[in-house]
Amino acid sequence: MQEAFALTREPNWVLHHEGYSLLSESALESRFALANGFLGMRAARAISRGPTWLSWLGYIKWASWPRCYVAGLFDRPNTVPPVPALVPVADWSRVRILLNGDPLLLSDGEMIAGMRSLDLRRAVLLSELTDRRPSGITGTGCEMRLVSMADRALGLQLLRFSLDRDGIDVRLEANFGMSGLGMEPLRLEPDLGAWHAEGTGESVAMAGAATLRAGGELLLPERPFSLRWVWSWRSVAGQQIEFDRIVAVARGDERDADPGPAAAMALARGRALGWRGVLAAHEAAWGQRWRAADVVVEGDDAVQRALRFAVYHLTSAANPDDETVSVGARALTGDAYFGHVFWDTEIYLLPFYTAVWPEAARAMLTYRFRTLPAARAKAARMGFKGALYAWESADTGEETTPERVMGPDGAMIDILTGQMELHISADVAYAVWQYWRATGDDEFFVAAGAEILLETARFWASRAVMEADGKRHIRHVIGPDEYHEDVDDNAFTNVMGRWNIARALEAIEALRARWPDRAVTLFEKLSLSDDEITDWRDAAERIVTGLDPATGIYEQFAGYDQREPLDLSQYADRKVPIDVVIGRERTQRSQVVKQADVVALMALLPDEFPGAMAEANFRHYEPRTAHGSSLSAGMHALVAARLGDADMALRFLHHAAAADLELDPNSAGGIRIAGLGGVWQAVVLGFAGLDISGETIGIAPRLPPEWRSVSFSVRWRGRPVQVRITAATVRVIVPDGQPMDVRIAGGIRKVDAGAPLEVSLKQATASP
Ligand code: IFM
Repeated sequence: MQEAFALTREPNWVLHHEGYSLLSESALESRFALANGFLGMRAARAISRGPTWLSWLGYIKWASWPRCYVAGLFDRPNTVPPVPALVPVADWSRVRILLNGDPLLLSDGEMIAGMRSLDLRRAVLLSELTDRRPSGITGTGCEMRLVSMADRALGLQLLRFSLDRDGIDVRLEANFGMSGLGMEPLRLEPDLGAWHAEGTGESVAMAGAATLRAGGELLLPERPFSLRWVWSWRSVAGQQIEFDRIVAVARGDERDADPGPAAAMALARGRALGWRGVLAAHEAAWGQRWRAADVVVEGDDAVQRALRFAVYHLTSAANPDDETVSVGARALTGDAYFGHVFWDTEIYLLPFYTAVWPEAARAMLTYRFRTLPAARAKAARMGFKGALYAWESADTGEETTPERVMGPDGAMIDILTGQMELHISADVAYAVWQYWRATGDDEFFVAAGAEILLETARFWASRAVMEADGKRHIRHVIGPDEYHEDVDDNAFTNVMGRWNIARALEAIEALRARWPDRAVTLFEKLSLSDDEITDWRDAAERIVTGLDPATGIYEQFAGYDQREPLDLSQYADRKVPIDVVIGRERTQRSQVVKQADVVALMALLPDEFPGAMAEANFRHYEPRTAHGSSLSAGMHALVAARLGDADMALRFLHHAAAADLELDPNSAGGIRIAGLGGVWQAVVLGFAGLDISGETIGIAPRLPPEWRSVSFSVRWRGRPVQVRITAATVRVIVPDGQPMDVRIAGGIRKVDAGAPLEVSLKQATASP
């Protein structure tokens, strides 16, 4: 078994953490979490761990937060407000060891060594522990855990340890820890348990098998309870104990579904392979993912590590085989935001999946297609046509944003985003369009994408109301800058809405020209008339954008320029968000921007910022932005890189990378996956200048001088393309198929399959 614990020596492929600190444990558990898009597991230690309380101010604050999640398993708990939430399932990694009857606890022993390592390449969590008991007995061991990328139903845990004494009575209990609140047991059998969520009736079954060997001899366990194994033996100093546990999980989506047989079958698959086979298949599947998605930066180890960390979590979050779920704001690594899906997915994550894992992108967009009825219902409830997606979405697509939450001072705060943060509909449409452009997946477009584009465009046309000034206004909204609520004509919202309508009009043309039968059935289904299409054109022409033709600057929303200017450099040393420093009311009265808003628009729609407009808008909004969200820095890095400001772009990139890579306490509720998507975008779309939205794939690099090269692969229109960029050259390989046109720094080059093309950047820019 020892070989399974071998740790890579390559520093850019592994994260280490030594010790156990009550203050940072929860953030560490998020950062080192394991997931495969179906199962998620925080990196809580299996042995001798919390929960441990840190404070007692009317509540217990847990240091360790051992949690396992199953994507799409939501409950509607009996809380006020009744916000649907991802429910944790039984924690299958729990191990309890008793020596002469005394449990091995964190609180009374001496931890001589306690390293946890996350091997990013193999996607395994490795822990080492050397612990001296008050009695002087010392145990040394290591644990390995994974959730399989090859068979997403499976998890694996290996444990190997020894004691330094003979004759100790040892008892090892392998448990499935408590299941989530509100999970009712349906049946509990020796090797299988099934539970359902009280509110939704969604169910889960978990099956397990475990073995233990002492000095190579198989020991038989007692089975006192379902999914519990207990072994007892007398220790021999130095004897190796080897434990393995395979678990299998299945979800039942219908109220009376029984996922038990699916879990039992998955367990049988795992047992047939054995732990070595499960491990080998998992490593092979990750090897394939890394070949498709790795980005190699020579000359900047910090960025390299940040990218690997980002690609690791982005890959862990997705499941191309499940179209009923999407990625929540904290993926499957923590409870914050209840597992809800935000615009984060379409705007911050989809560019990655579309470029390197289109099957995963398609599954996430299909989730939006499946939740289109709920988006239609939301628009109708608010008195509008078309589809308004939920700002926070769970299993059904209904709006799940809590209407009120308790603020830090105990007062209740109304949350308006669920009613006012409308840009989500254009964000979904944006991701659909980009996916279609980059993949050429006409089947998806015809079956699902076009309908999303039309229904979201219809929403914008009905929401943009003609007023006495002859313009169409979108009032009472919240833009990405959530510090400013209930504003009129947010530039991001309006320009994205207008763009959404324009793409829908293009989609109509494409349907009529290429799929006329589908055009007829779809327009009939949607009761879409020529008059309505004419109204969309009118809306697109008349929507207020806030663009000042004199300066070329978009006003973020109507009246923004009249708000109080605030010199943020005066608050540069603050450790908390600006709204905490100056108060919510003053923040709202000021020009301070929470996160990329007009800057996000620049990142998404660069063509809306021709010539000097890009620079002018960036220089206007960058100093006004307080980065009160982890979504902000990556967007700024991307835009600064495109503008050629490598210094500023690098500063923002390091800032974005630090959010979860450093132990920021805000990661306790889960990693901020959108920020990690932002890291990938800043490097690949920003510094490398990849563009997969046009009729040809484009690369327009602007590397920082200290980087020697950047290499990555993408899939464009179904074909792999490998790219390596240095300060002076771009090298492109198209492994097979027809010759491919590639736009390099503006000039079109033909790349023959299998024949690398190397272009000097000086020449490329000289001959566009
Ligand atoms: O979607 C974001 C939002 O833009 C800022 N607050 C956090 C949300 C979830 O990440």
